[in-house]
Amino acid sequence: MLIRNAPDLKDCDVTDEGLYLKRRQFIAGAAGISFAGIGGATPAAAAPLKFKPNRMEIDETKTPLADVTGYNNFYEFGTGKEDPAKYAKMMRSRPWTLSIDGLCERPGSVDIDELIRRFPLEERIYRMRCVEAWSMVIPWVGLPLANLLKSVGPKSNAKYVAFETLRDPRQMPGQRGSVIQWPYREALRLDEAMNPLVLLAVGLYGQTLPNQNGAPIRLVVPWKYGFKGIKSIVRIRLTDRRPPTSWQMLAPAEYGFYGNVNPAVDHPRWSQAKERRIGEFFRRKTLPFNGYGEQVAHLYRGLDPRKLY
Ligand SMILES: Nc1nc2c(c(=O)[nH]1)N[C@H]1C(S)=C(S)[C@@H](COP(=O)(O)O)O[C@H]1N2
Ligand SMILES: [Mo]
Repeated sequence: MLIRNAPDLKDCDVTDEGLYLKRRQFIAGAAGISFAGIGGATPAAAAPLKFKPNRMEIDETKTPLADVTGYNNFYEFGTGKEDPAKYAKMMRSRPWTLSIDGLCERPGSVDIDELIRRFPLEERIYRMRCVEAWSMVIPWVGLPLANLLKSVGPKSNAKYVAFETLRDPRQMPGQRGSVIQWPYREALRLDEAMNPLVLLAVGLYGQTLPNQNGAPIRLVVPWKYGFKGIKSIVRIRLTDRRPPTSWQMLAPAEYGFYGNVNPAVDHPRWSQAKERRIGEFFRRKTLPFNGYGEQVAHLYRGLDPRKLY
């Protein structure tokens, strides 16, 4: 793989002039929010991020920061929900290099802080739904994945985008076992990946992403089950073949490639009709595409909805 210097990925590759001006204005008005009052839940090193304020208000209470950072799935640090909060501090999330390669005009690699400086960040408050039937509402900070992909110039034969998590058993004790064939892998169809809802998150609640939530950079795809949201990404690859994905490799009868939230299609071992919103007592009805159908249903026209999980 050819590794080039960070300057290969240019913000000007992704913006026309008008957009650029608007972004300048957004940046000028953006404010980093400080959460000093909340206490131990954010790591000491977390710095406020500059971002464009949220444009998609949702009328639902945000999940408390302590739950967002204390109840996680991150098998690299154990299979228990409290393991990531305990052990993810073993991972060094700085310095960190993200590589992009495969079917694109400008493959390369970039330092994570350079990436954060180069691409305007936005806040998005998203409903998140785990395949295990719990859900949260999380204020993410990140860059639209489409902006990064456009900057490397996908070739016309690129059809899929594949993602890989760091593989380093010294930093990730869960990788000393083999629940999953490491590294954790995920993928999207290129047109799904280009949808403006998809974020590469680098923060939450206005702060740098905590390790247990996938620092320094993780995928957020709010209309899909949580397992699609791969954490601590080191490599993004454009390809013409559908890439293998971790949960499909592990249990193909239980997890599909698409992983679209669908209350009408049960997991073979449990119902997906309802969910437990973390922090609430009564269960809620799960919405098709997790409530984002208006923005994404068109991506799946002509496909059998039962095959979209
Ligand atoms: N590398 C990696 N990414 C991962 C996982 C994982 O085990 N390893 N778990 C996934 C699952 S099943 C869920 S529900 C979400 C949870 O994200 P959160 O802990 O930030 O809420 O991360 C996803 N990304
Ligand atoms: Mo999940």
